[in-house]
Amino acid sequence: MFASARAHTNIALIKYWGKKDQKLILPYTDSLSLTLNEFYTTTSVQFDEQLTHDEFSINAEPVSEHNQQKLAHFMDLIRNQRQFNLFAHVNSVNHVPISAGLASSSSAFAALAAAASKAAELNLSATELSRLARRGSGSATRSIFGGLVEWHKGHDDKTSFASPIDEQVDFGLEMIAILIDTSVKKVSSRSGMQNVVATSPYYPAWQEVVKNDMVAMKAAILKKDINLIGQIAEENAMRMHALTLSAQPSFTYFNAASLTAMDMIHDLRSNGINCYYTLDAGPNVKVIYHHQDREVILAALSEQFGHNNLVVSQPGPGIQYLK
Ligand code: 2P0
Repeated sequence: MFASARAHTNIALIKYWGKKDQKLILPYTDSLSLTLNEFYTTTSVQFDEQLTHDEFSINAEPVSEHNQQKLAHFMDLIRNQRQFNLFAHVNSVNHVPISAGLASSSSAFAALAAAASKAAELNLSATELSRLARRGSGSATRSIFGGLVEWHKGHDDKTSFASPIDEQVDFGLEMIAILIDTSVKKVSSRSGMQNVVATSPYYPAWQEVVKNDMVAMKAAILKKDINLIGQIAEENAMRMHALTLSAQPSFTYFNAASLTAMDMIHDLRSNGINCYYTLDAGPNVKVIYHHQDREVILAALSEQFGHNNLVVSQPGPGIQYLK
């Protein structure tokens, strides 16, 4: 009863921000993401009759009490589905800076869902796996698939899952992650989105924004139009961040360096280089562009941020099972 799986992080081009149901992690809106090849988590799960509780390690270190509870709760879902009471050794290695807005929870819970369900011999379909990953973390729903992926908000546990839009993205779409600050963020996504739903007067407008953006983004993807994809993604990200600024109390994931990076992207664009930005629950800016423009964008950004803090990613794969 052993399995090991790898999942890649995804970055939302149309953001998920707000839960209708906290327990089942059902979102208020659909969302759409790009799975990246550079950042991933590998997790192995071994069920063991000798154990009296689950044993977790992340990057060979024991996990915090808070994470221990969150992970054990997730393993209970597996035990309930399989109808057994075995505990497991769970070892995870993250190739993502944890909690820095690079979506480490997306790859972490996708890899855990895959490894744990395989070790428990649950034989889940990709859709079922996506639903299971959702119970760990919303963004993990999308990391089951590679390339461009859509999470259908649904209305209950059965109907809220992701499906691929284009798993083999072949039209030059790339992302540069600018590693501005990889320390742990001050406001977790979970509490940040809860605060926004409860207090931002703009939340109803956000739901309308996402409806329209999903339609426009899918049309842009069909046309393989990277400029349009970038434009819609940038606008959508700014509208998500407007929610945090309009919450009570207000907060932001941007810092001064994020604003500098955003300015630089605007400048590059004024000079005819087509590139766009998106930001998640952290200060790191991600740049969206066609790979033909990579070198000129890297040259401009490295003057400010240093070459070592720029990570180029291409579209990445869905879940992989390892031997
Ligand atoms: C997203 N983010 O769509 C959005 C955009 C961050 C900004 O999903 O509470 O870690 O575990 O469901 O998935 C980050 O939130 O939150 C996130 P939970 P999650 O990628």
